[in-house]
Amino acid sequence: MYDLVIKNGTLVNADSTVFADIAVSGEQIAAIGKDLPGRREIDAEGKLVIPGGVDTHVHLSLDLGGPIVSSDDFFSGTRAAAFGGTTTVVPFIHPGAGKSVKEAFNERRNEAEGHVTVDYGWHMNIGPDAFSGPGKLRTLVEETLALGIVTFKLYMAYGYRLDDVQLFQALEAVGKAGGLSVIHAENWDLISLLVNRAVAAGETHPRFHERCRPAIFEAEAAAKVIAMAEYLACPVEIFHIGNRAVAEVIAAARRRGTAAFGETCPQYLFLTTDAFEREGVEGAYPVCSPPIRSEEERQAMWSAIAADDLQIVATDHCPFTRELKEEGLAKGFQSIPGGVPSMEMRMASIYSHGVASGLLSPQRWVSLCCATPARLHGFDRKGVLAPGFDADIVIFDPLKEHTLSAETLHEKCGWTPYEGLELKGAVETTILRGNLVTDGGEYCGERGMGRYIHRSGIDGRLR
Ligand code: DUC
Ligand code: ZN
Ligand code: ZN
Repeated sequence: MYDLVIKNGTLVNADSTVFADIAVSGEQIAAIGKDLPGRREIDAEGKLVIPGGVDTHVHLSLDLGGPIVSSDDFFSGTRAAAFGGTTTVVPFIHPGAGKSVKEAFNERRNEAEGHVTVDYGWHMNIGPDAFSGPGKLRTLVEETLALGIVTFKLYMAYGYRLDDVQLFQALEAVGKAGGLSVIHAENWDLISLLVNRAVAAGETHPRFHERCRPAIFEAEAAAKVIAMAEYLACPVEIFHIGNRAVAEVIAAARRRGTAAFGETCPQYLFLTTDAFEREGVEGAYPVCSPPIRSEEERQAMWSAIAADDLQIVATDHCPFTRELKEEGLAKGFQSIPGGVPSMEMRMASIYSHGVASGLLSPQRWVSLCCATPARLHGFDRKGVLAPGFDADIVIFDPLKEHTLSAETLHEKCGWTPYEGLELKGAVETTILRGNLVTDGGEYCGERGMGRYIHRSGIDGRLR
């Protein structure tokens, strides 16, 4: 007798679909088969049963200085994730100047532990501080790996940005240690030039956020970092891709045999620059970096995920309150804190406009949102429905129609750039390591039930 059996569902993995029962013992999947007996049974006839979503790019309590902190903390963010069918998230550690890796880790861990309601790992940021003394970079990488963190964020923009030599050395150190570098690829110098010119010309409208960040410069930055990774023979993932030129850079590198991967996010699949023309602060809500683009680019992102030119749909979830967006807008487009909420709508939206519309197979949906992010980021017990894997399971109603609204979403910012978006398909139940977190729109988890996942490396066979 198993602890829990989900009966009669359509089980979808990245490589197969079967009609079967799935049984859980303790925290793990114990069996997949017919007529499995459970102390507790859930009927999933007519439903899809999929691995819990894995969102390998989220910002929780991101501190941009002073009062500018992203609005979802570790409880509100992970609870919203669970409502949306995501059971593993990866936020960031940014070690400040003069702080050891261990200190930075413990500080962030204290923010998360006791509050998270899904499992989590971390990305470690390698900033310019890592190059301020001999041996510092190597020590940072070694100490990070010892803490179970195998993914490292390298910025080509903002105050954390690395110059070419630092970028090369960071890629090299991470690659040699068996980790994965994840990249924010933009050309900061040219963006700064164009922003300064626009500001000097008196431009303030949010639409200038996109105009000062030409797609072709983003592609140039991505091509540069991929050239380095190719030379060093180390894997690399480009984050938040929203235009065809960057997707083509990834696809071309992969054709050459490079272990290059690309992530896109719902904002690039559902929003266009038209959103900047919304009234008042609503035109500031969709400001994020890299920016959302034209309708043609939006459609190109759907084609790219269907063609495997891009491999992951994560979120870059990073909303700020209406007040913070308003204060930024009052100073001009360049001061609007960047980021949108997408954590809760990700799984259902990709199903609806990808699978239900006939563009993607259900397996591809699971690959993009669950299996590939888990495997690429070293979560070796996540993203797959099979005995021995964590019992992170989502029961999904493929027929339920609903409309996205800030009023019913659980993210804390109180707005969504997807207001009114109609979806077919909804998360019904989210299970984390055998425990119900949400069911039928109700939260039934416990604050703090999520666990830090210590990772030991990424899959070296990945391509
Ligand atoms: N871009 C955003 O818009 N917000 C958070 C970080 C990032 O890269
Ligand atoms: Zn980024
Ligand atoms: Zn980000």
